[in-house]
This record gives sequence, structure tokens and C-alpha cells, in this order.
Amino acid sequence: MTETIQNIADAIRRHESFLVTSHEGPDGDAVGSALGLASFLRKIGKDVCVHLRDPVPELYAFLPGSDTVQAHIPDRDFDVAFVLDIGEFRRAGEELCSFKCIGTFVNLDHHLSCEPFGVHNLIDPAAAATGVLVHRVASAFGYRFDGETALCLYVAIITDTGSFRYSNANREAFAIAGEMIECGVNAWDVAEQLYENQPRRRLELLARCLPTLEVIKEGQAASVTVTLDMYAHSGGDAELTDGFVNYPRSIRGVEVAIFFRQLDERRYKVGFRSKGKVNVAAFAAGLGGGGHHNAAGCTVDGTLDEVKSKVYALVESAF
Ligand SMILES: [Mn+2]
Repeated sequence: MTETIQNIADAIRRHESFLVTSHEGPDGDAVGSALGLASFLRKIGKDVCVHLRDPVPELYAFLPGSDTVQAHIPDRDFDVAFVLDIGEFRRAGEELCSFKCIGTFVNLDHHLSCEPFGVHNLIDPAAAATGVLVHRVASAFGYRFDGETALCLYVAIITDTGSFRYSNANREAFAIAGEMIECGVNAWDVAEQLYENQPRRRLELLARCLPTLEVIKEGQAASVTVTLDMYAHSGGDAELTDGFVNYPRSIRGVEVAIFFRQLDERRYKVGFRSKGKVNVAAFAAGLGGGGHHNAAGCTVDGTLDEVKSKVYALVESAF
């Protein structure tokens, strides 16, 4: 056990009230690791509040405890705040950044870009998901995972590894998944919840998104786009676009996939995915964002044409 994990375990033992939070636009790892940690802390008798500034996506509403997530931080003291999977502290939102009544910040993250803002920082880019780090902390207690905690951590890992397909799907990820199955998780039930349970609107939105495919850089990069207009026509929203970037990436020869998602008249969220040869965190950083080697993002102002030419110029020059 590392000294950091020992220190975090001590902080848990010595304190009673815990705030658990993660990033804006929570994904499966954000929700799963936060609810998994909360579930563990409650089982060992702690007082826990989970705060996420954005709602839990419908896709993860089946996770135990998702109905207890608070949109605002309650006006009270917390001994310890766990900040999970954050990448950059500001992604936690203004409320947490300006919240005063917190004793000890603990930072659990696997993003390359994460700064050690906590009193305790367990940052390990080799961890497949932040759920893995929660597992390491709970295991330091010799915690026997119950079905609820196990389900949350399993979902954190399966979503951040793309169902164990990405290069981060290492031995530890598989080992924890196996352990979670031993603790009562049913792999098919989870797969059915996550992958066989799409709202029809998502496919209707995808049907509008796929014709926007553009292949650039002699076939080594490709993009798709979702505009506000498309939501209006399909009745969908941004939450449903999760995973769309995997379609351009799936093309033979493509190393980098780009997803342009309109936020405003003149503002786009740009997501990058790499197959491994290209570090897309560098692209995102060049445009004021951040992320991992294989998955990164940023926000760019301008019309779609302006945003595309900025991004494509970077992609053209960088590999
Ligand atoms: Mn993550």
C-alpha cells in the first residue's frame, strides 16, 4: 500500500462527514466512482453527500444512490471533500471552487493533466478509471464489496475502458471487474442497461450526425458534427451524443477522430479520440483544453467553419 493511500485511509478513519464530487457533464466513471466511493463510505458508517453540478445522465440512473445526488452543495461543513476524475480543478464548478467549509481536499484522478490541488493526491494515469482508485482506497480497509458498491465501480471501469477495448484496459481493470462480478455484479445486466437500452431519439440524432463525416489528413483523421439544429429535429440533447466520436475513429486508417458539438451560436465543444499513435491531449491543450493521450477535449469559439479550420490546421501540423 502506498503512503498516499495510507494517508487517505487515515483521513477517512479520523473524520465523519464527506463531500464527494466530480466533473461537469459526468460520464460513467464520474458517476460510478462518486457513487461507489459514497456507497463504501456509507457502509463504514460515514455521513456522505454526493454533489454533481450537472444531472446524472439517464443512462446511469440505474446506479444505486443516483437519486441521492445533490445539484448544489449543502450549506454546512464537511471534514473531507473527495474530488474525483476531475482533470482540472475548475471542472468541478464554481460552487466547489468557492466553497469554504471544507477541511481536507482529496484528489483521486487518472488524468495526465491533473494538478495536485488536494492535501492528498492519488493521481495515477496508469489507472484505467477513477473507479480503480476508489477500489484501491476501499481495499486498504479490507472492505468486502457489497453488490451496490461493486456495481458502481464496475460501471466506472467498463465505461472508461470502452467495454474493456481501449489500451487502458489493463490487468488491474480486468481483475477488479472480475472481483466485482464475484461480489454480485451481473455483466449481462450491466451491458443491457448500458448498450441495449438506447432511446430511439439517440439513433435519430446519430442518423443526422453521420452524414457530416469528413475525412482529412489523407485518411488519418476524421470528424463528425452535431449542431443545435439537429437536436431540434430529433428531440435529442447533448447527453445522447456520447459515443458518436467512436464512429469516425472506427474507420480503417484513421488515427484521430474529432467530434464537433455545438454549444451555442458561435461556440463548439471539440472532442478528440486517438487510436494510440497520436497524443490528442496535446491538440486539446493547444486550444485551451485537456485530457488523456487517447481522449481529450476543449471548447472553441467561432462559426463551425472557423472552428473546423482552427482544429484541422492543428491536426494537419501536428502529426
Ligand atoms: Mn475517468
